[in-house]
Amino acid sequence: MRIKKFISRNLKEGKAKILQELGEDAVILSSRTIKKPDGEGIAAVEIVAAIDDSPLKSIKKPTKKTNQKLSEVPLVSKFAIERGENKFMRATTQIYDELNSIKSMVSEISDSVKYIHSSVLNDIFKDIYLCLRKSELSEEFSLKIASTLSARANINSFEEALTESRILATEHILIKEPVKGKNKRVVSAFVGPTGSGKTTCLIKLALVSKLLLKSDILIISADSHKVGGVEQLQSLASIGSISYITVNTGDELKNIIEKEKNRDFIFIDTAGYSPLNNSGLENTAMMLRECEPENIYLVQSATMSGSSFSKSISEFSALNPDSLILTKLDEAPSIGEIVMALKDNPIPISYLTNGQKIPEDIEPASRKAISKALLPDELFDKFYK
Ligand SMILES: Nc1nc2c(ncn2[C@@H]2O[C@H](COP(=O)(O)OP(=O)(O)OP(=O)(O)O)[C@@H](O)[C@H]2O)c(=O)[nH]1
Ligand SMILES: [Mg+2]
Repeated sequence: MRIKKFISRNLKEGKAKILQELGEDAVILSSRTIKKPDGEGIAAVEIVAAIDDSPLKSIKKPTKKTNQKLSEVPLVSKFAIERGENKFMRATTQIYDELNSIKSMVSEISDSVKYIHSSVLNDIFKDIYLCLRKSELSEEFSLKIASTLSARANINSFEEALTESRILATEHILIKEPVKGKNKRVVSAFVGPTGSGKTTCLIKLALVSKLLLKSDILIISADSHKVGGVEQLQSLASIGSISYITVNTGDELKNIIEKEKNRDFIFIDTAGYSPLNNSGLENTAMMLRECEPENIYLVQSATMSGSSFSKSISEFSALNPDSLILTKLDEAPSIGEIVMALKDNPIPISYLTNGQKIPEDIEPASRKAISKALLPDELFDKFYK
């Protein structure tokens, strides 16, 4: 067997040299990068390769009986087993395997860093801290809550600590009471990113107002933008025997609102836009300026990432929303990032929706409901069975 070291500019060039000098039966034994003298960047790649000059007939393939994995087979036997196969493929796979194990090591380290502060807490407060982190609340906020609770003398069980942490984690959330109506006409518009649940919320609220308050309602669709958007709302309105009309311009919207003075509620559905679509937002802003609704609901889904949620609140703030409707709680695996986003971008929440059923799956917002979605009861079972 011949073993030889190759220095080349990169792995590809190195492999070409090995192929040229040792032939395609060569195997790569090791490879490493050599840094430039100033430590910045890679100067060369060193590859050690071997070729079997004399056939090793005595070495056999491991049998199933020994149950030896290929990676555990001594190098020389491995070499023999691999004869006739593409050695470069094998070497590349080995490099990928090593990269994967480095990746999982890094992820383990980052996990231990994520929960590093749990070591300063004890017993139930450590568990509470872990629950808060698993709910995707930030490190700093989770630690603050857990340490505040551990400093209290009256908390003796995980259950008590969980109840208190629900309160502390959501005390910054602002709540807006639902609009009661009846004394004067209320015009409400629903705005928000594409697919957030605007039309569904609107029809849920319209039906609830009709059924519970016996209100006289008009639904206006200003969403000619979406294919099928008008038909979707029109058919839902007709099922609920609610008056419905479509408008295409701000002037049309203004005229209808001026004309329909005797309604209890007017609900306006708008087209969904990406918060990055400035011209779309400007269109909606122009329409809303014409009719000056009493209520502008910003509808956003709890399934968004914290950063998209924050960005959307800040972009839609150009429309001056009065409150937020948080939708799709049933689809969000955890809402810690949303709770954190609401800390940095405070806006009162008026309703929560947690399903597609019309009109059942909507409720007035409350800190209690949000905190249960953030830290569900199942946490108790998980930690203390
Ligand atoms: N699981 C779940 N689905 C919901 C909820 N609210 C709305 N949806 C669904 O989300 C989808 C989009 O809802 P829409 O009401 O059409 O959303 P939109 O914001 O009007 O969409 P655009 O007008 O296209 O911007 C529909 O399939 C709804 O049934 C909710 O609370 N939970
Ligand atoms: Mg819609």
